[in-house]
Amino acid sequence: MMALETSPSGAQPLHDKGLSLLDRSPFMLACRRLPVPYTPIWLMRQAGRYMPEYRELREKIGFLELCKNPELACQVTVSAAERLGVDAAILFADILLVLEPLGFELAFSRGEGPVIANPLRTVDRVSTLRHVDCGTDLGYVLQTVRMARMALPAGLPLIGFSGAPFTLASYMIEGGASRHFTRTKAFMLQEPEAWDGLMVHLSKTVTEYLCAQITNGAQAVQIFDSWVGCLSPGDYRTFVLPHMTRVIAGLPRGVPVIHFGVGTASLLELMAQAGSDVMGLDFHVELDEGWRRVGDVAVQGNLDPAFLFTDRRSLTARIKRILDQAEGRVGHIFNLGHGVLPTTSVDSVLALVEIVHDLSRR
Ligand code: 1CP
Repeated sequence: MMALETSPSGAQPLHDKGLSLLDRSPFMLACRRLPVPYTPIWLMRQAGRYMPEYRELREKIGFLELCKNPELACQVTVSAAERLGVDAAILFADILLVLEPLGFELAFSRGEGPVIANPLRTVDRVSTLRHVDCGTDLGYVLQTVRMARMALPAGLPLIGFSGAPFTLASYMIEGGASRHFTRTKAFMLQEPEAWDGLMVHLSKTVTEYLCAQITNGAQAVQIFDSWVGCLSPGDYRTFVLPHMTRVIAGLPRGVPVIHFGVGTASLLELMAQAGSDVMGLDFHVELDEGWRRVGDVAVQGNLDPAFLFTDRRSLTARIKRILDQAEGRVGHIFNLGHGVLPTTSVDSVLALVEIVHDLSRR
């Protein structure tokens, strides 16, 4: 087992005594590129609108309220993982929660997604961003982590997560979802010093937030740089890579870090340079080619979530193709190439998990 060290920011993993049940779990073994009895699988957005239980809960409570209720958020985390029989649970929260303590007014309106009432539109605003004290400002997330760790089966890893600095900055600047990221790119290009200040502030915040999740019971963390695929390689290298490198270097060694973005086919080599243990591959790249390009790390992915709408035969063929591309090498975690779509049937997700486990059994 790899040594679990204390990070520069002082985070101390909870489960650091010998080869625990968690360390022996297929998910943790695959993150560390050790042999597994079968390919582990979990799914981005495994808890969410496609599940009737989740929709029922959401009729009674708003999304932000749900995230801020550790008992319910814990219940959603644990029940989704158990119902699906996946090999890891992911904390139920959202990448945008951190925007509130930074000084942004966040709302999720029905059908419209996230809306930020006071987006960042001036250079001066960067210096007024608040320092986030994770223990108090995001104490409810950490409480969910602790409760979920206690409620989950002893050998089932819990994945914590955060948005990456670029993707968080894009929401702060655009004020919500975006197609072309024009304001974000204009800010980056016209105000490189302010951009740097913003990314430094966000990098510190993200590092502390992930360390806090690890200290409170997460076995691995995923950094979602969901929208960074909108950048060219040159701009990624200049405006994003130094910050991602700093975030990952600030996390405790031995706790696997998964680095994921969408539409990143032209950025994979550069993203891998940031130093994560696992690279998330989206479905715009073939798994074998993506793996070659990211080099000596584990990979996660990469079934197109739309294929969950096909019949069992087609789904099986597509799963088999991905497993064939992985060739049984150590270090493959099966996942979708992006999150489960809201109209997906739970039965086809259950079929996916079963088929991956069956076809990959060594
Ligand atoms: O009930 C609802 O309507 C809320 C839907 C929902 C859910 C279930 C949102 C709003 N967020 C979440 C949970 C969530 N979000 C999780 C935990 C659950 C799980 O994975 O099982 C995670 C890891 C996220 C991460 C997240 N939030 C990302 C990165 C992943 C990705 O999709 O690339 C992003 C971009 C967000 C922002 C966000 N939150 C919610 C929506 C609809 C969006 C996307 C908006 C947009 O298109 O820009």
